Amino acid sequence: MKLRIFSLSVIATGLLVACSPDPGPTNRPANEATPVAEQPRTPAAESDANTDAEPLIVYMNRVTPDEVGAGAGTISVRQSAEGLVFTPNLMGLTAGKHGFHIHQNPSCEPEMQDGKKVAAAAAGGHYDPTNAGKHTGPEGDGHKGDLPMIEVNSAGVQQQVTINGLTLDDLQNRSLVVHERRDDYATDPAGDSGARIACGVTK
Ligand SMILES: [Cu+2]
Repeated sequence: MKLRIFSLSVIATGLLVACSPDPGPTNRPANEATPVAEQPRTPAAESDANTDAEPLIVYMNRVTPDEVGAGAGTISVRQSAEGLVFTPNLMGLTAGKHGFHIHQNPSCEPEMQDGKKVAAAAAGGHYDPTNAGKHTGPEGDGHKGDLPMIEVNSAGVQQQVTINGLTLDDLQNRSLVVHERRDDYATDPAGDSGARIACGVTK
């Protein structure tokens, strides 16, 4: 009797031991396998999606006749069905509208013009691949680099601007320039928009 009870308890213990580790190992790998299998997939899927819609970030600098100065924020540019969307996030702009253009050269350095140094003059004129030779604004038939103005409210917030007919390829090795005043979209060469105050090279 004692032997039988003993052996039964051994069998019972053996069953318990046999049963309890079994669910453990089967559960644990299942639990571990799930996140391990899902984790690499999720970031990969996200980065694939981001690559498609990857915006171009243009780092802007304050520009003066003497130098390319401090960082002035960014303008991110992305392709959309409506065209190129520019999202400015710039610092230190006065409220109101500012002329905004793609300029020809990938430089924001000052240069001598008519015997005096001019801010961001090395950026050259407006991007004009068709040699239109006229400044008529974003709806016009002139420079392709004529962009809608950047409008800044009293809190310093800037609206997105969208332009049709341009792609990110048009921005390769150019510069983006913000001017001190509004652009009249008529006066050559830069719509009477005054000095270049912020500039960023696009790559
Ligand atoms: Cu300009």
